[in-house]
Amino acid sequence: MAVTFPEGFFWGGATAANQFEGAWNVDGRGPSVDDHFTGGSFERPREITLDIRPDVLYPNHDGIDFYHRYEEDIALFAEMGFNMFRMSISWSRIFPNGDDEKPNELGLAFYDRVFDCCREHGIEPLVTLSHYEMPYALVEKYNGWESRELIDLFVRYASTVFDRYQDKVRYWLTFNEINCGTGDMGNLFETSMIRGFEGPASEAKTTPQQRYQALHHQFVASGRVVRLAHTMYPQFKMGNMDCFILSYPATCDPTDILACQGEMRRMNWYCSDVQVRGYYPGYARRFWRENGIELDVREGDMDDIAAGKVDFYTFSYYMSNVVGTHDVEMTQGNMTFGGKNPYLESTDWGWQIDPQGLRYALNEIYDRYQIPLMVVENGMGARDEVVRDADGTPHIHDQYRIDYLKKHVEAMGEAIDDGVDLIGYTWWGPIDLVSAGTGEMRKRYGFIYVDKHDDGTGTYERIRKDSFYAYQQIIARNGVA
Ligand code: BGP
Repeated sequence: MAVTFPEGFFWGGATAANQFEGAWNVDGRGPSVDDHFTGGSFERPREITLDIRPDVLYPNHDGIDFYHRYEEDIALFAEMGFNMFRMSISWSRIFPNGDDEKPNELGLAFYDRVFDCCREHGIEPLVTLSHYEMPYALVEKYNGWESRELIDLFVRYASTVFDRYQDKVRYWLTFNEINCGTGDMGNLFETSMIRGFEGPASEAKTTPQQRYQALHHQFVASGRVVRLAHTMYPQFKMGNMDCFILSYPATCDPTDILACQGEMRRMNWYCSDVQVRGYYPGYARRFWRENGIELDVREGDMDDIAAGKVDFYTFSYYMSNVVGTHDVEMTQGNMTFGGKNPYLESTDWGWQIDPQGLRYALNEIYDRYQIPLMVVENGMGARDEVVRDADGTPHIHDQYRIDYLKKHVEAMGEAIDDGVDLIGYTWWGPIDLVSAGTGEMRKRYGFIYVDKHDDGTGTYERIRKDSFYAYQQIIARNGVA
């Protein structure tokens, strides 16, 4: 029996400013961290350069030019039936250096146009305040979130956009995949402690002390921002955002079970336990001690965290991993490496496809927190081929993506039937955009193809893939594939 999704369920897609807006230095925008990242691939890590070099290609600089094509893109989203669109605001479009005296009016006006366009199409914006970026000037001046100074600067940025868009945006997320800050790769994007670093992104290292202190600063900033929203704008709903990487124990050896529990806590629960419950979990103390972490917690920090509990929990879900103490074959994944699961297939980039894991994750999360949940990223990066009819009409037959989509929608239906309060689903990259991990264009997620390539060439033409119509049908039937 097909499961019915709740009335008013949010269907849509998710994006990030730095990966698709382009126009990196237009209308007063300052360079963000991602503007210093070169392209890479599965085999070759992205590089970070200190200066922007004229002879180097930086894929985020042009993205897919949403900045100038948002009307066409939002119309296409509406055609698929979206009633929600997740996007982020580029911090450096609003405060080009992060600590400027006044916000950049041209940047603010751009998002006015985008939100108005969404509303004209009956699409509710879901806005991430910080999706893997910050003004690069804050890296140079403060080494990113290592510094407490970032708290006030972030709160100022958030209050500026809250004030400006209070009648246009109701759903907000503070930090994208905040829990990726627990690891080196995530730090690069999430907490940006890369002052003075130049070279392959995979070689930018930080200590646990730095990472967990930076996360503490983000928890305080998030807490203050949520508190501000609840006090000043009662119409707002505030969410966290975690990268949920489900771990399974490799064997039933109790040592593996404990290792898996430890990994689940570090990766998946540590941040959301703080942001949902408003205090550090019991297991944190031992974790800090065993990892040589001594948090500098100042007066008022824990009050801000306690007062800033989120209203709903959101997460990205792409894959699952295996954790074990015996010999486990490793595979690559979203911001992380993990054990290979012989029962699962993987994408070309090694991400293990596990729709049942989504049902399991939804149940685990809901059992733990009992607040509404949203899956705000899920998707499949693949190489797409454009084929042409005799008359030249282009097609992309992406049955693999349709299969992935349907199975994950089915898994969500099962979870709803299990009693989970799931309120929305936004597919990652409804339109092809620059990959965060590898900087590639050919790792495509979209239902809409964009004619843009890794060497920077392309017409930016938008083409509906077969999956465009499949998602349209799923939305029209409210979840029934
Ligand atoms: C998540 C990020 C997104 C997005 C996605 C896909 O971790 O929040 O920004 O990029 O993963 O990852 P990738 O682009 O590396 O394929």
